[in-house]
Amino acid sequence: MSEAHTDAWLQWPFLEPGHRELAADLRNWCREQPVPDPDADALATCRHWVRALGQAGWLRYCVPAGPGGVLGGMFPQLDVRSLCILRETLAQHHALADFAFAMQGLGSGAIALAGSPAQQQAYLPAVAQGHSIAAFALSEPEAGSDVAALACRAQADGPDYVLNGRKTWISNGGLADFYCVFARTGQAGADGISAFIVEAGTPGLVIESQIEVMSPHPLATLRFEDCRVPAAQRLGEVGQGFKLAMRTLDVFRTSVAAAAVGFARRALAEGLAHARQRRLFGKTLAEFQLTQAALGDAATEIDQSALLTYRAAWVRDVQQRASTLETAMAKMAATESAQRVIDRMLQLFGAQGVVHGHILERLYRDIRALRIYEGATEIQKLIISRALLRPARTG
Ligand code: COS
Repeated sequence: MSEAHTDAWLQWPFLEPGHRELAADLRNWCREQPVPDPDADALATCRHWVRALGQAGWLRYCVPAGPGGVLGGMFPQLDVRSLCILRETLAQHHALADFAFAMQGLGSGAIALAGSPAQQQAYLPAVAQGHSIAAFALSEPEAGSDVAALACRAQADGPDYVLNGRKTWISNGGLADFYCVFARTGQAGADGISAFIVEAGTPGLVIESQIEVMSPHPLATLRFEDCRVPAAQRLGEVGQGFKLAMRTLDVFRTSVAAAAVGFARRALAEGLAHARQRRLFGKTLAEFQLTQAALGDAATEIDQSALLTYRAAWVRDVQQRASTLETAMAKMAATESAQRVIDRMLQLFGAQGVVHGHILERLYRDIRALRIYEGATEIQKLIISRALLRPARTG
């Protein structure tokens, strides 16, 4: 792809000059980073990326300006457009670099949104420096898509809460220094849920098992057995945990869409380079109309996804309103279309594309979970249709 087209999206009106500088600086930084050994342990690779991203200052974009963030006067709150640029760029470089960045944000997002000044000060600067690793513990064996059904219990007991239950599919499980845990403090349903910060090593917090997935990253099932946390570790008001989880996801789901755009862009760049040089039947692959159709479809789908993604980020950053509808559209469209783009580009490589370690084989595995985590495509459809059917929420 021509450099001009590759960078054209940076001129879109959703972005500001600071975003263009961020994209250029980050791209230069990525070029200098060695790609880790694909067979290295995922936990060690994630630790490496958190350290590297922290040292370089990129993790400061995960937290608001006050407690250790970088955004200062320009963006005092979490800037979703910056998060998206970071994830899109990191995803093009290495899936675990993107994962490590994303989890620092998602894992600490509830503290950024609802933490007291003392909680923000205690956790966010260390997250921004890469000295502390964060995790978001929402899903349970019987409550993945249906968050309001979660059963992990937090029972008030004197000055403490006592947690009992299980959490699963927890990214950074076993690696994190702290977990933002959503647990039931009241009646059934969404209103009975509160959030807590639970530090790794708290007695009663057990890492039950690591889960191995097709694109390896730290992922675990946690068990709480009479795990006692002081009431000062509660995040936000009693009963507001469900809404806090949803508000956190509204921010970070948009960035999932951006990561999908990044994976798709990398696939297209690889496909283009290959099509230009691969010769068969006396001409290059690029000279076949079928190849041109695949490239045309891929480039169009990527721009559609990127437009939806940066629109959702802009709605929240600039219009300063809930982007639930726009975020759901972006998350669904970008992850689904990235899967198609990567599949088409893999096809251009023929058998080479499925060889273990080939960049397309890796991208093919890396993209799959994005259509499921942080709200499966089917849940995004539900969110979109509900937003259409009822009056818009404000704030
Ligand atoms: N921001 C703020 N508040 C929100 C919100 C949002 N994005 N979404 C819902 N709420 C509020 C609702 O307005 C409602 O408030 P009131 O009771 O005051 O009216 C309350 O939260 C309950 O909402 P709702 O009735 O829509 O909840 P449901 O249980 O029907 O379902 C879905 C909500 C399906 C959208 C939710 O469970 C979901 O997002 N599931 C996917 C979970 C997920 O992403 N899992 C992955 C975990 S991280 S890997």
